[in-house]
Amino acid sequence: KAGFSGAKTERMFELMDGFLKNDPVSLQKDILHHVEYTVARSRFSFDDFEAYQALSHSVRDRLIERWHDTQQHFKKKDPKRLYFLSLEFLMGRSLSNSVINLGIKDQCAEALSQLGFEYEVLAEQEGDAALGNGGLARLSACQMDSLATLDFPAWGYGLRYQYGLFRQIIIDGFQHEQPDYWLNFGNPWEIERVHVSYPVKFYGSVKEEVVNGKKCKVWIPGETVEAVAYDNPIPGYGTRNTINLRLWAAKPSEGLDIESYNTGDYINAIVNRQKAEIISNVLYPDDRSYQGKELRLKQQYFFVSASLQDIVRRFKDMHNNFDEFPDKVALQLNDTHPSISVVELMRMLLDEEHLSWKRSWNIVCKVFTFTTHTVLPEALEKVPMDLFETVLPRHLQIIYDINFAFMEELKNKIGKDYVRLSRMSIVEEGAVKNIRMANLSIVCSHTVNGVSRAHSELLKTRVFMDFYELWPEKFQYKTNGVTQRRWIVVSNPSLCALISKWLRTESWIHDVDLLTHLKNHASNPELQHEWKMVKKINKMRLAEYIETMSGVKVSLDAMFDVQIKRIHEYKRQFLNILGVIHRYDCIKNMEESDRRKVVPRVCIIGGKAPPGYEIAKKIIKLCHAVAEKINNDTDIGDLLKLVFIPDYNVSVAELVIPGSDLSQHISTAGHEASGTGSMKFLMNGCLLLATADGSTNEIIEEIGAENMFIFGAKMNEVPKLREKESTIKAPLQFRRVVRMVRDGYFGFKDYFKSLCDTVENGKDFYLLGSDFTSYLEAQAAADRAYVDKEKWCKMSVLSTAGSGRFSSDRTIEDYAEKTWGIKPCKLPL
Ligand code: 4GP
Repeated sequence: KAGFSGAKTERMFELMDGFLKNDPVSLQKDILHHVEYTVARSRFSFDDFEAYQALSHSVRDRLIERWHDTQQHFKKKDPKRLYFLSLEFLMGRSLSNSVINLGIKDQCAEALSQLGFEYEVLAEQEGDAALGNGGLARLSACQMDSLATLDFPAWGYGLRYQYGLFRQIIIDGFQHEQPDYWLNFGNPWEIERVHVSYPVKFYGSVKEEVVNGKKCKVWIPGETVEAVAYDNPIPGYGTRNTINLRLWAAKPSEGLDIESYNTGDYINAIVNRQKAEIISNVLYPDDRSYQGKELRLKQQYFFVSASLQDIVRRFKDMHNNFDEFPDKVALQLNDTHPSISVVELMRMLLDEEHLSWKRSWNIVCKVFTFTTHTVLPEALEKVPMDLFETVLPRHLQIIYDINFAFMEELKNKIGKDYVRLSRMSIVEEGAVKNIRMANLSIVCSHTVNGVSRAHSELLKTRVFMDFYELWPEKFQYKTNGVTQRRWIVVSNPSLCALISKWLRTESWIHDVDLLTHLKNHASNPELQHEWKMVKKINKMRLAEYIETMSGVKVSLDAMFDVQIKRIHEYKRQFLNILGVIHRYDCIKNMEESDRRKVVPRVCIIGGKAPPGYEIAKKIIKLCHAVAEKINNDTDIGDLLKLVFIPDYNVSVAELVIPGSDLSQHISTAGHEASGTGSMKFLMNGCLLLATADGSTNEIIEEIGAENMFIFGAKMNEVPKLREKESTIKAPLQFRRVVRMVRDGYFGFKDYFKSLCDTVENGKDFYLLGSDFTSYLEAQAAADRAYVDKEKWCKMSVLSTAGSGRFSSDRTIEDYAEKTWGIKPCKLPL
């Protein structure tokens, strides 16, 4: 491998004939080559999907070139690298993003059109890579894009699930889940690395042995599974740097297992081995009920163990002193899911590298950083101890040792406050003993990050208060951001062109703060005219999609009011639907003269409910039941429509967001850690109707409350309101709409009873009732603003102009400097 030199190297360069070229003719040749030799179709006859495959392979070749060069460059420079460990990545489609970042979209379109194909049609052929549930997973994808674009020496590590997030099918208004076998037709964006594989061990027992005169723990595993690498190149924008997302797939281990074969049951022995593949089979949907799931723990350990073996191997290629490890390696824990890696690294250093406890601990404490993405206590993962003991016996011992040392240190600091000690302990005592993965992550990381300023306050004052008091210096926050490449350039090409025209530069695509100059043109009639045209084109696209998906015809004159995100009580889609019912009720009872003043609305809701979350599923059904009634009411006509967009995913978001006028982010204050959907809408000039939750307060600072519709209880008011909940009556309007649902106005009376129970009789935990009046006021303010087209357009321009702070580029620069301590390592041209 390393042996090429002199004449051989020269011959290689001669044969290589430079880099692949990006002019349309070269692209055409490559596409046809792949039609014939990769897809194995005749170049004289191939369809759209085959053309998509061939195009993707041609693009992939270009990615691989850059990817190779980037890895070589990193190897030569040996900078400190970031390893981003995440169990979930919601990448969406790759083709559209890759051609933008490589700067070859126009050339591809031209090449294809001469061959009789349309680029846009081919891009639609690609299915989504949906290896994640929601915000956390899409954030990882945005952050990978920024890491590459900003030339940081970074790698992502995760799991290559065969089944991504379930597909949502709606039958009679009910959600059904279908498996998402996304690899069915192959995946041109990944590269299987059969030679990069590691054994991952499970179960078994721990023995004590003497090695080189020292007592050592030796783990005798009961099962070994092979982790095979699949690499996914991630190109940066405006740079040749292309980083790697390495996903692990489980394969049966090839090691000899004489015992099971000797029993004579050859077939069963093989079948049992094949079961190993189950580990990477399926992504857990976000049910918040992982507790006690053996497969979940195995998935976490599997990907972490393989990643750390890979990382340590890479480190050892260049270094032989582990004390240098923290100078070369930063390990980011994306939530608690990969937190077992702190224990695994300890184990590797102690048991395999034979370092002392003190030295190993010193290294571990310097490399890990942890970001939490939630405030929901039920989302803080715990693993039952007996499960841990069975699956990872040696790790449990190490956790005990870490916890013992931590408890001793804590006692020295706070004395014998046993209540607090037990709150902070990594081991939760009780009828069922648990390992608290969040506590483990905090104890072993040098930095703990929240995802917005408000979230960070909650972490410090509530969720992790004890830890904050102990180690205030560990706590930071980095407000989330999203990538403008995907969320403007890819998904809204017309807006992208408009912005570049008015700013007279495309530089905003990597220097997003430049968007602020749009403010100077916000009232310019010419810009406003173009801006409205762009919105109209996008609304037309969305209207067509709605008609295809739900059969409902919507008017382009109506305000498109959108709420798309996972369905959860705290996100309050129920509040939205009750608001729609109220609107319907009002229109029905209006005089004709008043009806003429009503601003027509198309209310759009989309999102998946976790399969085991009954109330969330009822919200989906309610949306359909209400839609059925309203959309078929000819008396109402275009004044109001309600549509549910099925199977919400990244690609659907790319279509819906640019076509929206208003978007709703209406969680009960104190529940949304940050929210990133709002940022995507903002970038696309869509106005926000929102509570002061998550990152919204920071958005207000940039856009100005006068350009948004803010409502509802503030974070500090929520606890008091909850106390009063049982004694205070909800407003009449609220009781009326809930009653309509209860009484069966939309049918399914019995089915919706438990849903109505969640907001009545003093049990309205998410405070829909107490926020209802101010929600309606905010909606009314949106109506009034929409009537004044110039004003609305100005607000829209100002939203885009103020969105620069919410780019993931800013988030990543912040992380790089304050948390990871990494610097750019740019590939020379
Ligand atoms: C989400 C949070 O709910 C959301 O507020 C945040 O913007 C996003 O992470 C990214 O930080 N959490 C999850 C999760 O997706 O699975 O906990």
